[in-house]
Amino acid sequence: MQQLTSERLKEKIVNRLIIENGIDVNDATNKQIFYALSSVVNEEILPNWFNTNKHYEKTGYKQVYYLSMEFLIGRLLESNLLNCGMLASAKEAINELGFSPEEIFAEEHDAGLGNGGLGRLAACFLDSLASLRYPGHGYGIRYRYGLFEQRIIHGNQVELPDYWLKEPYPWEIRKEEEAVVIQYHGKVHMFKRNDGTLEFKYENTDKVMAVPYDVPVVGYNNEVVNTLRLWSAEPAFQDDARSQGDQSAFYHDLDHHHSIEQISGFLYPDDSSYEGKELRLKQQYFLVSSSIQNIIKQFKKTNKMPVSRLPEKVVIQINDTHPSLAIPEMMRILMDEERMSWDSAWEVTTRTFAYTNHTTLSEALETWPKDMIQNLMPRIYMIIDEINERFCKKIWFDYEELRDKIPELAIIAYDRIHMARLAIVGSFSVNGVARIHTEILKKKEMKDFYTLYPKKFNNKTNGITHRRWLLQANPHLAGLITDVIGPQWINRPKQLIRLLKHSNDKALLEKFDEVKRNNKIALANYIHHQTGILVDEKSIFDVQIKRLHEYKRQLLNIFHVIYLYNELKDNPNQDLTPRTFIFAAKAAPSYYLAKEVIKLINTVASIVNYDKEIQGKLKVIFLENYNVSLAEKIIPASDISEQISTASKEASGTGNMKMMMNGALTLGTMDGANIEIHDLVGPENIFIFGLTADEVLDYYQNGGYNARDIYNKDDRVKRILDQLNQGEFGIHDIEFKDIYYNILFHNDSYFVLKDFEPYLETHELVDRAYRDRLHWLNMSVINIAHSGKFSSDQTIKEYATDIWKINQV
Ligand code: 26Y
Repeated sequence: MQQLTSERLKEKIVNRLIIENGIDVNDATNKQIFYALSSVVNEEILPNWFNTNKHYEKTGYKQVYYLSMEFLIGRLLESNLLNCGMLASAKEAINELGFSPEEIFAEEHDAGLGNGGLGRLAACFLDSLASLRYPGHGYGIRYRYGLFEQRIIHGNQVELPDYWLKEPYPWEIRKEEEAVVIQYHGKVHMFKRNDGTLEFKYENTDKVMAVPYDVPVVGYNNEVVNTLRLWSAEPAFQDDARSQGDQSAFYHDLDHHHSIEQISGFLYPDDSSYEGKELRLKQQYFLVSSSIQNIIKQFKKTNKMPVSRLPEKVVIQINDTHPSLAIPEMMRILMDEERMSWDSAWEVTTRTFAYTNHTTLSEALETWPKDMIQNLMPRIYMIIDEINERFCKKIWFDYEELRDKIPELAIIAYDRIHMARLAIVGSFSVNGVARIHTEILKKKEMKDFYTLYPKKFNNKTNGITHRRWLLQANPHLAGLITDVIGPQWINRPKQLIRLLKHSNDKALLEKFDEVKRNNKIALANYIHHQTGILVDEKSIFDVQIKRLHEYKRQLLNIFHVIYLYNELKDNPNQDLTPRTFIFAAKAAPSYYLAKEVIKLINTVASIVNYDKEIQGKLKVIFLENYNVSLAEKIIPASDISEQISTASKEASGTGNMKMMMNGALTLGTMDGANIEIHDLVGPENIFIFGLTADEVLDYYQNGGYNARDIYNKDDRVKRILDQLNQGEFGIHDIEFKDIYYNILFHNDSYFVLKDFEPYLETHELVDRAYRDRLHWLNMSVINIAHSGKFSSDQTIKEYATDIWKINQV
């Protein structure tokens, strides 16, 4: 890519402002600069995009399609500049024009089309696919409202709609000519053709138009631009009603249109708990039907082969079970439209799909009432029913030892459709997202499926794009690393390991220290601006940022804070390394206990932060509206990365990887990818505590844990719980009885009390360790050095070679 100088960029921006806004650059607003610069960047991207598409069509490379209900891509201007090799000159140009790059980038509304980990993973994967020159694309939904905007009012979470499309989105192109029709409801008629095969016709269906909006996915300095295709639901006018001037049919249509537009109306703000809404099911079918139709059409256009050869040229990864209706949809198209037999269609389908599981939490395993699917998509139901029949017969005849298990294996059981079972049976690959997670799937959660299909199961530990999470979010650290080991790590992140050689170099460690300090000052300024609270950049920045969920145990964290506060009140002169506890988290709007925890954190903050007696040794900050952009501010400033889920519950985690890459030390349980971090950096460079997954699973299975015993025996625990129960926090007499009851009367399902003591002890180790500045920095650099292993480039290479069998272009 020909690199633009800052001079040239300035000219282009100035010109763009004249042509499009008719204004002088000195009179331009930040927003106008944002649009002008975006349009200059698009000028770079669009020819490459066009050429990439042409190249794929001409060469017929095998393509991978990543189907996901969520893509949490955040802002794109800065990352597009970075990947186009224009970031440095653009920042210079903006500065020279008298504007602030940070303010210009902040004009872009985050594209928050996802809830959390799963959606952000999809976004990191797209970045790695393009940057590694793999032909890989995303398919998702263009929700008009992204994940809700969170405000904290009197300590409580309040949700506001996120109308992110209020202003034009500069990165999308509407492709009306590629719209497809989706059909719901109606009747299915079966006919016998002359050759004896069956034909299915649909009648009286409700039709919806799916219109694609394409977003370019720019590879890092390589001229590759892949596509994220987001579908938008629009009315498909029933011609007959209109042409015949049938008024009532016309108004029926209009009525119907309201519900049509709802299909791509908003993202369900639920992560990990089952939301059984029919509209969500409609959304899922909307995504898969439009995408599969599009994929098959594209395949035919490019390859001029019979569809029976689809698996040679196409592989489809389904991101959790949410898009698993793609499997029967593929069967439907192959049989009903392409006239293939069941057996050949099944062969093609099961060689095309691969499924990633992201959770073992039972409440997150999707099932749908059979009637709902039968009513909404009768033909799809018939196909699922047939898949199920054949699958159950196979078990009955070929696996006698599993006969008793049929109710737990069947895709349709007790009038519900089990999506994970459908996804496993219909895919050639099933993967978990971290080593321990895949082991739990194989040994426990999906044990019998593993017996049936041992070869399908494999692990692909998650990763994060080091371009956004290090190069872009922490440019000074990236620069320092390049000064030390040269720039090769940027294209080969595993080379970060070369930092190890320097991890004892005192002069160098001082430089790492300075970078971290400056990042902490920047965050402290942001915190002050947002909350009015002053935090000490010399204190330990102890960070827990992620969705709020009981299993993630933000409660354990705030219990520790309350404990420290109690200690300080008893003895204000205690020798404590000053701490700033930073939280950010959204709770699902209907998740009562999660919202209580948010309120508790804010209540504790409002007491601790203003209590002069504790001499500023503790600060508690809750930053509202956690999203990708806020993460980019917090992560570079983190010292401690809290990853304290109940062992066995966090499939992988990816925030743990982001903070490690930015030099934070992990304080965590042996869960998810923490285990792999631990194994890489060694026990001396991480703070591990608490029950192991085996111990937790053993308690769940065999009992033996009694939370009340701990409450009775441990005064520190009793004091905290009683404070919650009696509402005796300083001047606030707010009660948190429900948290109290939940722990004591539901026997502390997430082992907060059980892990409390080891957690305190480990925090004491952190407190001591931080005092030895050089040793701390040494550990920090060792963590950065090993973090290349968690670049999503590594993960994507593994998917590409083991599962997708695709080549770099
Ligand atoms: C069924 C529906 C309500 C639902 C919607 C979203 C269920 C689950 C989800 C989202 C799950 C999710 O984000 N899982 C996370 O995926 C990350 C990427 O693999 C993991 O790192 C993380 O441990 C896991 O909780």
